[in-house]
Amino acid sequence: MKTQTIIITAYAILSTVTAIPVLASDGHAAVFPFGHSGEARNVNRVIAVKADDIFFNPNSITVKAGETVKFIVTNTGRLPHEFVLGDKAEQAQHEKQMQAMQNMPMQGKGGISMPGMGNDPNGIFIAPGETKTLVWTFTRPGTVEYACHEPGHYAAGMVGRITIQRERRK
Ligand SMILES: [Cu+2]
Repeated sequence: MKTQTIIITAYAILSTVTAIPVLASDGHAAVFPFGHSGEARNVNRVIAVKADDIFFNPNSITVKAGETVKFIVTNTGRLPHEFVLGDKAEQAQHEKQMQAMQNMPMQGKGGISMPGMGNDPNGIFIAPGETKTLVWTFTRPGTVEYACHEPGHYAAGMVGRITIQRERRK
């Protein structure tokens, strides 16, 4: 069957480009330079973010190192969006993958939903009208971005900045 051949080819291409983000699908908490996926029982802050066409609101957030934040992301737009946490390197990597996927024949009209994306610890895909949550523990001071890599969105400025301040002394 023709469709099957296309899908197999697509997966073959994918497996060569998705070397890094798949690492957490075994259930282990993935640790990134900018923190790690958090657990619900440790949440000490809740931040609501709207993903719209084509921007985030708010587009800047300040947290403290050591905080576990529950992001509640609602897609209030008409286009599919993503909320991917990462430093510049991580964002560049994700952007590259999404561009590679864009050139594949299996891309649907509903946006690109990466196979295994649901297991991707630092990102969520949000369909229009949908609300999803992401719990993240920020481990050290610095700057992290949250970005959308649906085709053209990152380039259009669909990115926000998280400033992680030094942990307050007790
Ligand atoms: Cu977007």
